[in-house]
Formats: sequence, C-alpha cells, structure tokens
Amino acid sequence: MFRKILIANRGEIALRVIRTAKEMGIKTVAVHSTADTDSLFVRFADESVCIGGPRSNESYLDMQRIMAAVEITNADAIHPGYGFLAENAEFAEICAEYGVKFIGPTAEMIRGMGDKITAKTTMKKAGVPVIPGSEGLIKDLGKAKKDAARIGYPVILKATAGGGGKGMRLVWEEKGLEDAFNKAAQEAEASFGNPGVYLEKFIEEPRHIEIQVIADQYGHAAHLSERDCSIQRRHQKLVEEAPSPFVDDKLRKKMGAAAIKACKAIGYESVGTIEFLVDKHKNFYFMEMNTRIQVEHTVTEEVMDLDLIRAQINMAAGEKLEQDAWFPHGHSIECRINAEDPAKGFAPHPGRVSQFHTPKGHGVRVDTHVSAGYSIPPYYDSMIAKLIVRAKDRPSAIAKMRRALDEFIVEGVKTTVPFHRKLMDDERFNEGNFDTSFMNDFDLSDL
Ligand code: MV4
Repeated sequence: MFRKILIANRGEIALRVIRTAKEMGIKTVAVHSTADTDSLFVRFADESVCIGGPRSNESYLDMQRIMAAVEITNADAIHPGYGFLAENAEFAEICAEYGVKFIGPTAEMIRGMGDKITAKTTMKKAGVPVIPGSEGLIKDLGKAKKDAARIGYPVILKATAGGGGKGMRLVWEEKGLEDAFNKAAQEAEASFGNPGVYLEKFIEEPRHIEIQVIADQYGHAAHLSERDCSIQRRHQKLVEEAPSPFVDDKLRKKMGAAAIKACKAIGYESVGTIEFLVDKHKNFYFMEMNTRIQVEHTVTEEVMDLDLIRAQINMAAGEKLEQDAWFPHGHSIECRINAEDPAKGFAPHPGRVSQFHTPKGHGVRVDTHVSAGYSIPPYYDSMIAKLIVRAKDRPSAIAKMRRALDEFIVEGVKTTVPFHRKLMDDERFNEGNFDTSFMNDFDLSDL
C-alpha cells in the first residue's frame, strides 16, 4: 500500500481524497495555488506545498511544479481528482517515469479513450453498441455527404479530440452539411489542435445514462450499476441520481454487461465510467469513457455502500477485485450547488461567503470545502458543494432533498439552491419523465 499520496487537485475533491487516505492510514500532501492557501484541503492534509499563482496553468496544470512537490515530499502516489490533469496521458506517463503511481489507468488507456474515433472503433470491435456513423474520420465533403445519406438525417458532426459536447454540430438536411463540416473542422483545430471530425446519426431526446465500472490489474472487471445524468445545461450536469428512473433490471443487466465488455476490451484498470446515450425505445449506445473519478461518484457510493476513492486506491495498489456483482439499494440524488446566478443564465458569482450552514440529518451528505468566511476564487469552476441524499426510494429521496435544500443557507453569493428547490417540485422531474432536453424549457425567470 502507498505511504503518501499527493493530491494534484483542489476544492471538495481534494478534501474527499484526504478523508479516505486518512481512514486508510496513508499520509497526504496538498499542492495548492496562492489563491487556495487558506482552503480546508490545505489545512487537513498532512503536508502542503504552494506550487504557484492562482491561474490553473501556473499551478494545478503545471506538471513540472507538481513533480517538484513529489520530490520534496517523497510521495509515492498521485491522486489527480477530476478535471485538471486527471485525463492527461502525458502526466500519467511522467508519473510512471518518476516511479510514482498515478492513481488511475495507464497513459495508453487514457489516450485510447481520449481520441473519440479510436474509442468508438475499439468499442465497436468489442461488440459494444455504438451510434451508426462514418467509419472513422471524414476526409472531405463528398465522403460526408455519402455517409450522411446512408445514415439518414439528422446527423451530428463531432470532433475526435473533443468530448463533453465541445465542437459538435447538428445538421438537418444535406444543404447544411458543407457549412457545418467546414465550421466543425475549423473549431476542432482551434480548440484542440486537431481538425478531425466524424459523423453520427443524431439521437433525438436521449437520456444520458452512465455505468460506473471497477477493474483490477489482473483482468477482472465489474459494474456498479448506473447514474442518470440527463439533467444538464450546456453540457454542465446539474443533478445526478442512482439508480435511473428509466432503467429496469433487464436494461441494467444489458448495459452492465456491455460496460464490462468495454473494460475487458482495453484491459482497463482502476475505476471508470462508460457513458451511454439511451433513446426512448431503450436502445443504448456507447458515447465516451471517462477514465477518472467523477463529480457524481457519490450517488453510486450511497446506493452501493462503497467508498469509490478507497476502491480506486486499492486497485492502483494492485489489490484483486474479489466481488463480481453488486446491486443498488435505495435511491440517491446529488444536487450540484454552484456559486452561480440561475436567473442570469447561471453566470458565475465568485466572492466572499458570509454565512454557510449545510443541511444535516439522516441520509444527508454534503461534500464541500467551503465554510463561513470563505472567498470563492474567480479562477476555478463554480461548484462550491455537492448535496447528496439517500433514502429507500425515489419519492422519499426527493422529499429528503426538498427538506435539505430548505436548510441550506448560503449568504454573500448567489447559488443554484433555489433552482434545485424548484426542480424538486417539478412534475416531470417527479415522474422521472425527462431527457437531456429537459432544461431547454425549464422556466428560470422567477429564480
Ligand atoms: C449526441 C447526441 C445525439 N446524437 N450524439 C453531448 C455531449 C457529448 N458527449 C455528446 N453529446 C451528445 N451526443 C448523437 N449521435 C446528443 C448529445 C447531447 C447530450 C448528451 C448527453 C447529455 C446531454 C446532452 C445535451 C445535448 C446533446
């Protein structure tokens, strides 16, 4: 087992990793920017190193400075959290060269899933359902027209170096294809330094349902059922829950088996997530694989009664996966509490938090690095807390979330609490009758 883990991240996830490491008897090192000196994750770590200025590229994204902190503190493993360097193959490679264990999969696996065409081709070969589309890269407009005609409109153009919704273009008929193809390639080049785009059948009003997986270094893999992440806005998740109100035992079994197949196809190790699009007929298609721990891992922890960070550390340390089937119990919902103004298009609202009182009680969990007097820096993302509830079923979980949101006091900055409170009373949300287009017609004007 590791002696000392350096956490190459900040905020609630840094704190989350420190908590589990402490319970495992592993020492922790926080690295932080000058904007985070007084943050709780720095205070609760056994050691800390200031690695640079407030902007991410001069601290949390600076691999040299992080490796210098590894040398100074003699850490033997790095936990990358999510975001920042968590899915940076080069960083995983550098860790390997330094002989420090990157808590996650290998650089090769990160790279293979980072390029979306490569990922899709791998999954198709492995027998995992993929969305009908072009065979790999589209080389020219002629090929795009041929493929689109074969697949049938509407189609969607995606950047192979993209993911998470960046650089996508929807095309309804052939006359829109030329312009969309040129713009998509240009945008992909500008954003990712790679102009490669591919084409897919557009799945209308899909659900975003993802399967949590865990795999050891010896070829054993299991799935930990699903999360429904369909409540999103501009590709930012707002609410996640487990299990999905749309998934029955039969579908769970099929999607779980496909996710395990996906892991085995690439010899995956660590925890990870297979994202699927699910249409209204319950057809599901591989979309992307996330090779990191995710923000919403908490709802899986709640219904599985399992510490996923501990599992991730154990897999990295070479432990064998002994259990091959898990089943969810009860229901869990997470609301992302962001310092944003929902009435102003969810505009970020950094600043000093003068009052901060979190809800408590049975089945209520709050993961946060914030306390009264904390100043939210403008340099990072605006999530300040995750409010997670667990109850015996979905209606009870929603009732608990309503009660918990009523107890959440944040003064000094605008937050998404009022949005979530309204959502918990929404008829369609309560019926479980929603897809990824849900937020398009949600009224935010009275928040
Ligand atoms: C799609 C799609 C419909 N059809 N692909 C958005 C994020 C990126 N990972 C892929 N995305 C989508 N891909 C096909 N062929 C619809 C989306 C999409 C979406 C997916 C998941 C969650 C929210 C979404 C919101 C808009 C569009």
